[in-house]
Amino acid sequence: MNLSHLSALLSVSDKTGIVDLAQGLHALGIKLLSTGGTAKLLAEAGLPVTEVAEHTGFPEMLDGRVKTLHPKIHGGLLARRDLAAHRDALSTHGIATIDLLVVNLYPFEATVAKAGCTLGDAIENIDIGGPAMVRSAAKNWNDVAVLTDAGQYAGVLAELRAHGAVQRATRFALAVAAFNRISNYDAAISDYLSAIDLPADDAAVPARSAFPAQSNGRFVKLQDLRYGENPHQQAAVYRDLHPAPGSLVTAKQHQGKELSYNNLADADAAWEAVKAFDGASDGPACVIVKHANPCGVALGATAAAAYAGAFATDPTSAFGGIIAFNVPVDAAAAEAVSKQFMEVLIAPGYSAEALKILAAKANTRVLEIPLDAVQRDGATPWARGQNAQDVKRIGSGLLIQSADNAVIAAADLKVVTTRKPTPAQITDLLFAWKVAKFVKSNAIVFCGGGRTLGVGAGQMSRLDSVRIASIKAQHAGLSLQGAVVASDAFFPFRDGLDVLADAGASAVIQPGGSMRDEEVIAAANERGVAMVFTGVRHFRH
Ligand code: 93A
Repeated sequence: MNLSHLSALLSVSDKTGIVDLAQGLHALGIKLLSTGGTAKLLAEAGLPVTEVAEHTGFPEMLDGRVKTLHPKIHGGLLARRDLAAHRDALSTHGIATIDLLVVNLYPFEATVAKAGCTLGDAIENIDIGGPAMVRSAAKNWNDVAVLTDAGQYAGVLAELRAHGAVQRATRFALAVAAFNRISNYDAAISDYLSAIDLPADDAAVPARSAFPAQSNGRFVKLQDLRYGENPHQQAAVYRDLHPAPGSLVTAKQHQGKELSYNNLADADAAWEAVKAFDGASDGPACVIVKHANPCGVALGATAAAAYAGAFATDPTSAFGGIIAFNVPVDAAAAEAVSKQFMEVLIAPGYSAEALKILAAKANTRVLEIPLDAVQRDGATPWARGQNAQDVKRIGSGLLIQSADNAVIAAADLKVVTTRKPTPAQITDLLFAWKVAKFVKSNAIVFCGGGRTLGVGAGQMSRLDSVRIASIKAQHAGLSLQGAVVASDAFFPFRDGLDVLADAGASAVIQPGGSMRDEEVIAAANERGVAMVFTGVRHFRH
């Protein structure tokens, strides 16, 4: 095949695969045009290549800031081959058409992700000429094929070899990919610049992970879903442009049916809750979620033991639930969870044996979300794998808030009763508090021995949540005698405290801050219950 009527412009920062591509194009007779660094590499590989500077008659200037910003380049990319007027203009001005554009941009994202990056480094890595050419070529997709990713090289070469041209559908798909790329590139620049304080000249911009704060509302569509919360609703799932490490949208699915809308919502609830426990310091934790609420949470010496504790809280609700672990699933844990019907299983890893055991439950969606990249002491919530924002849609509007990333330690607790909680109670109170954060308000969580004993969720009255939690514990055959309790918000009256004490509670953790705190504290003292205030509320609606 001789395609000597075609020409290609190659201008890439990441030179991976470019020599192979150029060799393939050259073998088809396609003329090669290229910018300085790329041209040098191709020439070294023995390929005949014309430098853009030679082609335009203008040298690259201003340290390369102006290389390809020239009518001979943009005219060659933008001219419509089907219009006589365009063809005439090209010949009047001596402009040759360019049929293939291969560009990848200055590495802005990688540059600002590096520690010690100065504002100057970031600015120099804002590519101007590259995106301009990509836009020109993508706009003129009917006549020009634009390649912006090395992953596209082989397919385009194969089409040229087979058909002597890049197919129409491929050119369109390449143009869409090109616009996506420059749109994301611009978002990265705007995100970065919006998130920094203007540093002194040449000072490193404070160390930060690539894109922690926000991504300008930019989302990447992962897939359409079969339906929404109900079968008559349409749905799709998107991820942030720069998802936090260890977030649900980064999951790899090992097996099972396609994830549904409700699966994803519940899986996120389970995963966010189990991630609140650090596998290294807290040990294995298991969370079972049903309808967005944890119906059982437990720590254990092993993953299987943690699961046993979580399951025992509410075996009825656990049926068809979502199970999440903060440590890899081994064979014992896989055996244990396989005894129940579960929709989704999530963990940071699986042993080969565990995967084999789970394979027998072909419908169960098994998700793996690595936690290696999550920094425990990261500079930003994003680096710690925490969501920066929490967004809720209201009719024709949005509610946006910073995510509830508040964490309470023993030192933050204020004991308000004459009775002090024992060290063991403090440990359980902090555990209960962590769980309560992930339970829909009004949340009441009875715990003991590192596990939940009764969960009251999503009630309009706190009193009803207390009643429901104790009824559920009763149904599961669990005693609440001596249990600790977390309440996600304060008790407005003493009645809630009385019902807790009636149920057997010995210690309570709650934010405090009610007008009637004194009345509630007096009730606790009267009933011999130890109570601590966190000063922090965990509403979750
Ligand atoms: O500095 S630029 O914004 N000005 C330009 O005119 C220009 N033309 C291409 N950057 C420009 N490029 C970029 O140069 C390309 O997007 C590519 O990333 C890089 C390739 O340069 P070289 O071939 O010299 O390595």
